[in-house]
This record gives sequence, C-alpha cells and structure tokens, in this order.
Amino acid sequence: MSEFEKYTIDIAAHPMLDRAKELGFLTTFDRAKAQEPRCTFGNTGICCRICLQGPCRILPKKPGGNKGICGARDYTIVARNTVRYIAGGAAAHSDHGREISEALLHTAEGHFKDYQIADTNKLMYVAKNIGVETEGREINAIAKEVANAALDEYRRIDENEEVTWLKSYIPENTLTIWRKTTIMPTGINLSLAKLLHQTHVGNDSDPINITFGGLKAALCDLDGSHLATDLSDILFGTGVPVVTEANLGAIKADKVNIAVHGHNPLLSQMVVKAAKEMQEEAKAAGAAGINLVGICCTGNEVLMREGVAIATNFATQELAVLTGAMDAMVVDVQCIMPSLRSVAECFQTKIVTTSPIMKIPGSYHYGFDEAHAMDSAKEIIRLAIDAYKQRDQAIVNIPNVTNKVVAGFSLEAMLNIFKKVNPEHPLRVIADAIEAGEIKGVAALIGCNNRKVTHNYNHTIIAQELAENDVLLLAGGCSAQAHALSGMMNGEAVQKYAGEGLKKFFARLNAVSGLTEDLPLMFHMGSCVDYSRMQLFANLLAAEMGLDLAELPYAVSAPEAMSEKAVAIGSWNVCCGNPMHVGVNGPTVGSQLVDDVVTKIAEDVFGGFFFWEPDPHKASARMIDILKERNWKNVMRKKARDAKAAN
Ligand code: NFS
Ligand code: SF4
Repeated sequence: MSEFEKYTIDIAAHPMLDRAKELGFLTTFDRAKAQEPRCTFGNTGICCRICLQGPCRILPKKPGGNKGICGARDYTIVARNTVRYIAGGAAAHSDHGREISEALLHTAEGHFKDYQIADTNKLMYVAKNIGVETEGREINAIAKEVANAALDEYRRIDENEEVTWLKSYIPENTLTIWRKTTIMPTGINLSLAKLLHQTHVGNDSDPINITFGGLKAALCDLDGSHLATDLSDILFGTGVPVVTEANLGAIKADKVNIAVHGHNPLLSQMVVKAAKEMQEEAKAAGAAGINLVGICCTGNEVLMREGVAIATNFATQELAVLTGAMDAMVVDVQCIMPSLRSVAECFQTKIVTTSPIMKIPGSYHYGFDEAHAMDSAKEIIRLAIDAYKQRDQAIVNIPNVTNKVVAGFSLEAMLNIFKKVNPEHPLRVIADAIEAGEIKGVAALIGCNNRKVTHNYNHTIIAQELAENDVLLLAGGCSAQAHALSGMMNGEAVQKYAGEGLKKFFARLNAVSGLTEDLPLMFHMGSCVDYSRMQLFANLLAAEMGLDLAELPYAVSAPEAMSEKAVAIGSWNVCCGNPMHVGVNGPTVGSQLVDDVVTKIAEDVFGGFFFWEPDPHKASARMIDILKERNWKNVMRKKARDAKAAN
C-alpha cells in the first residue's frame, strides 16, 4: 500500500510520487497540502478583488461588514466572481476555435502549405448546416466561406443578429427559451467584453442580471467550442475507432519520448506527421524510434485522430517527466502547470512552449509558425532527439502500467455503428433501449482533476456505479483520461462493470460493429472543446425520441471540475436542459440567493440545473434517480397523450 493513496488512485502515480520524495521535488499534491486550510471567504466566493480597494470580504458580525466597501452585497460578489470564471473559460475555448478558423481560412487560400482539408464530408455537412452553398462549388471556396462564417462569430457586433453555430444546431424549443431570457449571443467577443464591463466596479449589482450575462457568455463557450470541433475535423479528420494504450507505461525506455500537452491540435497534428518521417533520425541517435504520448486535451485530440497513447491526465502531468524518460514535452495552451519547468531541470527533459500567450520562464520557446508548420515540428523533434542523447538511462524509471484503450468515437463514428442496426434512424437503437428499460439513459462524464479530492477516484466510482445501473456512458476531457488510465475504456470493462441491460445492449452492437475490438464501457468523444459532440448527440437523441432536451434521460457529471472552462461548460449544459453534477463546491455557495438560482430556479427556466455533491456514491445515486424520474415522466406523458387520442 502506498503512502500516497490519499493523493491518487492511479497505481502508476504511486512509484513516481515515491521518486519525487527521494529527489526532494514537491509535486502538485504537496503544494495542494501546503494550501490547507483554505480561506473560507475565498473558498465560498465571498471575497471580492474586482477593484483596488479590495479584497473585500463579507463579515456579517461587523457593522457595515455585510457589504464590500462600495456596498456590494454577498450575492453581487458571488455572481460577479462566478461569471468572470465563465468569461475566462469561454475566452479560452473560443480563442482556440478562432485559431482553428484562421488556420482553415489560410489553408483554403493556399497560404498554409503543410495543412490540407482532411475531411470533405464533414466540410459539406457543416456547410449545409450553417447555410453555406455547396452545389457545384470548389472545395476550397466552400472551406473559405465556412472559415469566414466561423470568424464572423467573433467579429459580429450587431445586436439584432445571432451566432450562427448555436442557431444551426440547437433545437428550436431551446433556442426559444434562450431568446426569451435574452441569453442568445450576438458575437462571442462582444458578449465576453460586455460581461467584463457588466461586472466592473460600480456597474451591475443585480445578481440575476449578472448571472444571465454569465449564461450568455457560457453559450459563447458552446458556440466557440462547437465550431472549433467542426473545423478541426475538417482540417485533421473526424475521429474513427482506434485501439491504443494509456498510462505512464506508454512512455518507452528505448525510444525518444515526446509528450504533446495542452489543447490546440494545430501543432500536435504536425508533430505526429513529422515524427512518422523522422524515425530514422531517431534511430541514428541510438533510439529504437520516436514515441509520442498525449497529456490533457491535446492528448485527446491526437488520440481521437491518430491513436496516440495517453500518458496521463491533468493532475499527474509532472509525473510523466519524473519517469526520466521524457525527452521533450511540447505544450500549446491551457492546463499546463508552470512547475513542469522545475521538474524538467532534474532530467534531460526539454519543455517546449509554442504559443505567444503561453510561455514558461526558463523553458524553450519555439514560436510555432503555421505557415511553416512542418519545419517547426521537425525542429522540435530534433531538440527531443538531442535530449535523448543526453538521457541517463540508469535513472529511467517507468512504471510498468498500461491499459488497453478503445477510443475515437466522434459522433459520426458512433452513428456509423448504430447504423449497422438501424440504417435510417441510428439513434433509434438507443431510444429503443431506453424505452424498453434496457438502459436507463445516458450520462456524460466530463471535466478536470481537482487537487481538493483524491485524483481520479470520484471519476472512477461514478462511472462504475452508473454502468452497473445500466446507464450508457459518454466521456471526454481529463475524465475520459481518468477512465483510460484505470482500464475502464475497453470491452473487458463492460464485462466487469456493466449491468445486465447495458451488457445486452453492447452485445447487440458488438455483433454488428465490424470492429476488431469489443466496444468499450464508455464512448470517448474527445477533448473538452469537443463536448459539443455530446450535446449534438443529446439533440439528435431527443429529436428521435420526440422529447425536449429538458425531458431527455441525459445527465452530466464533472466529478473534479477545476478550470474556468469547466464553469463555462457546466453553465451551458444547464442552459441546454441538462442536470449537471459537480463533485467539488460550486463557486456560488457563498450566497444562498445565487446558489438557489443555479441549483433550483435554473430548472424552472431551462430544465437543467447544477448540483454539488462531493460523495461519488451519492452523486451517482442522484444521477440515476434523475434519469429514472425523467423516464417515468416521459412514460406518463405518453400515456396521457394516448388516452387523449383514444377519446
Ligand atoms: Ni478540460 Fe482539457 Fe483537463 Fe480540465 Fe484542463 S485538460 S480542456 S480544463 S484539466 S479537463
Ligand atoms: Fe470591494 Fe466593491 Fe471593490 Fe469589490 S468592487 S473590491 S466589493 S470595493
């Protein structure tokens, strides 16, 4: 038994934490400990630092202490803090989408020679959805117009117009609710700037109005994410089922190891391509070849499209370096710990930053230039080969832990499997299973790692208990990686954890899937930006079942939500009508009023709502209850309709 069981359930992480201790390197787990006990004000969101008079805390016992210096009450402070998280998250996701849009535009115009349009079917599908003419036109002309439509999402400032992607993909009933509550965004940049304005000192103090401003920003997150996924698929291909492995054992002692880490696939795709061409160079340096592994969502992107193995997820990124066998870690944007540089100093590892807005002091910065993408990627790989030559093999210590992973389930890939059963109505396959009671519904497992709880524990328990109760699972982000690391993303896991109904459901699909492997316990749909794939799945399933989104037996769980992006994602899920579990304290708990709005009133308005539940057993039980309740209501509604029709 490891002394680090409280830190993480990942058995590969334990020996690496032992090693950190020997080296005297303090990991993120030690630093989390150092932060305890937390300040209650900050922890509940009632500390305001929006102007330089702050920090102001809510101190009810002191005269005048129930308000900030400007007079802001707890509800204003909590609402402002929460929506500023959303603005940060939506900015990150959307800016990622904008970069992909620019890349598609320049590719279509012939300026980015190393990129090509990889999936013309997807291009046609997206073009048709957003109203771009395709008949008799050249591929590049269509791509250019699609890219410009995406860029218009950022440029639009006419408040009478609406963002295109949401308008094109979201069911009409849901759009009506968004219009009535004035949260349908005009343009992404405008909405985010307005939210920062709205929450400036001495501006909006109405917590409801602030919250709805935040929800508009959350919808910008969905819009920007959705177009990021669509355009990434067009540029790099849409995921198809792949078989690979996950955990630190995917790092190979005899190879040049390069980890791609971050979120944006523009560079990592090129690294994958360059690595294929440069195997001989690595061999000339004495290695058996080049081995790529992924961390966080860049890892998910190259897993989906290229079958690259997963090394680890957010919380344990430092441990990949601690193996001593990581020659370069190439990072782009988001969720990259600044501490990577200091752990790399213990080894030959080169930390390579590539984005003008993500640099780490002391690391290598290779300004990635999309116009010469292949050259940039090759240069980075050469740096890794050089590092390999300096590697001290005697100190390499790679935990011998890997698990088989079956992933790559874009919505298209899933539909292709369901089409083998029902070519006309692929989602009938799931609808029938739900209506027959074989499965209870669908749950999406999403989100990050959060050092306030044991790494990967809640992810795992919730997934196992939902599966045992016949809930079909989708997964993405670091949550999907948690399941991959612990061996739950393969067919064997179905035998081990699924209930009888879910087993039967998978057996029927396995019989016709045409895949070399059985389907896994959960469908890995990609990175966090790709959560729009899950929502699109929910939209199509609701349409197939004749339900509103808020009636669909569908629930979402982020057991270890951490980032601002997670707050934005959770919020748009609620707007879409989805019950949204979060396994750590919500940022709204400091104000009863705001907390009631997001956990109770939201349901009356959108059908979706947040619930905070740190206990994974209680969380999965509540999710199952919600699915059962939605099913029961649907049966009752149908009975009422049938009775009316009979009269
Ligand atoms: Ni999502 Fe993916 Fe992971 Fe959280 Fe970070 S990598 S974008 S934010 S930590 S899931
Ligand atoms: Fe204090 Fe008001 Fe400034 Fe916030 S905005 S720090 S509550 S004075």
